[in-house]
Amino acid sequence: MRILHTADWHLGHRLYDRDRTPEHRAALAWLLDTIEEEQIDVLIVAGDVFDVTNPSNQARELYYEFLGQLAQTRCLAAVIVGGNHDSPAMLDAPREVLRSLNLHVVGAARTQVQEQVIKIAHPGGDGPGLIIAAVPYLRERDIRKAKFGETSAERLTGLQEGISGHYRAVAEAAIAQRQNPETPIIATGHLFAGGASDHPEKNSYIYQADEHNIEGGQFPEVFDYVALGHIHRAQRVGGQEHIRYCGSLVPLTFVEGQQVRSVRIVDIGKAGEPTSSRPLNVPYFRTLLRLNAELDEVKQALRTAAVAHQAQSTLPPSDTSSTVLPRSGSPSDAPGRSAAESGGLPPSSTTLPRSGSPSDAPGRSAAESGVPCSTALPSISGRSAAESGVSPLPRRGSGVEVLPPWAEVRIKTDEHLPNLRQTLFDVLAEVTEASSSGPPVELLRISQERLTPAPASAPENKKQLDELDPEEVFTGIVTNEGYTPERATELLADFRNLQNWMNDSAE
Ligand SMILES: [Mn+2]
Repeated sequence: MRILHTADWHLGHRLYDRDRTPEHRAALAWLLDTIEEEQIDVLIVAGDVFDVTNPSNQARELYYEFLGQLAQTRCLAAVIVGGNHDSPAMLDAPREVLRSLNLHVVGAARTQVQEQVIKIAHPGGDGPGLIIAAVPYLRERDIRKAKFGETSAERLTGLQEGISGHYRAVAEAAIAQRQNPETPIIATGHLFAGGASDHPEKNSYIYQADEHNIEGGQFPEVFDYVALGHIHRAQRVGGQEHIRYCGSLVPLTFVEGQQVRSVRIVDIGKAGEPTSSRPLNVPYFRTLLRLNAELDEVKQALRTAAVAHQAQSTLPPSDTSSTVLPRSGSPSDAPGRSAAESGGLPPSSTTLPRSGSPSDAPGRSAAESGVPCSTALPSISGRSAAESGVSPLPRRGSGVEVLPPWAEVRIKTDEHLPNLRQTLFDVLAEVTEASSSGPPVELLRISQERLTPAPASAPENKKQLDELDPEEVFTGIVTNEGYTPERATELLADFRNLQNWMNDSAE
């Protein structure tokens, strides 16, 4: 059977308070096309369907529209589990209705762990089928009782034991319900597995509890594949091929925007046989430009991106079918890449983060090695909606326009640059075609930083308010108070607990 593993959609997400719905809409339409084209039997969404516990109506509509259309595809079933950003109550509310469509939702751990075991019959009934041990994000209240007066280290150990205990229990329940010993078992999870890593510049709001929840080796051996969410960079865990994060569906920060996003396609046969899986890159419907360089370089990068975007978006609609481009980008796909994608990215002299983490082992896919999107960007195919048969989520080629790039600009300079915003707008105005309806690149934020280290007498480079997250503010306060490192670590752990508690009780 063939499974598509995706996670971390974050529907309703905003970037510098800009709505991401158009990108999500395009990505979900692509996902439906992919399910048909790749002949997917089962879809797994490993948590963080929504970005916030009380998402906008637009985000909810998008979700239900997707599920409605999914039910009309060849896909036999879907398993959707809650993440730390999701409201379990909200996800679970329609679960009985969705179950009648073979869409299985587990928003939070159930009191009866057997209810997290989902059996999926083989297509045509002639095979072992599949069992999914659906484990959502586990909240403390789901797995243990807090004890009065325990230290944060004791609490963490208790949490880790609770999590691995839950996996053991759900594995036993799956085995107990398995009638055919050849039926493979897949587990899901939304947690931080030891050995996993993300880009060091990650925006830590994504991870409300950053402690290592479980080690790769602690997952019961009976699982033939473990489909994880929570970490947004695709990777395997602890060197084990069958324990994987598939990565987020769209980039959630400008840093994530420099790396290819992917879903994972998993082919599974009989229990105990090795599974084979491969990443499939998600096309970018909007380029996120992260320009951290001196003014002239930034101006040039903006000009290039603007020209490229206009060249792409002014193609007459009838031309789109002649520009069918490869859907899963790899450097070898270069001939099919569009102008905006090959030319619309900053020159390599601007800061394009490359992942230099120890997990950068050879043989890993482009998505996992963090290749900047300028060399591995997938493209938007021009297939017509008629071919896919399903509508009305706008399918590629049926009116999904390429969205104007968004830029996050940080100018390196030692001078004071007056009217910086206007200077950059003027650069864009120079190259904006009269026919275009809006700016060819949208500047979401503009800031400056020192080119050379500041002299001791100079005021330090201060971050602006919208660059900070609550944890950074708290860490700053703790540092200023001059606590010992041990005390500071404890305070930070307590702060995270408090944040989790607030998020949990906000439902
Ligand atoms: Mn997430």
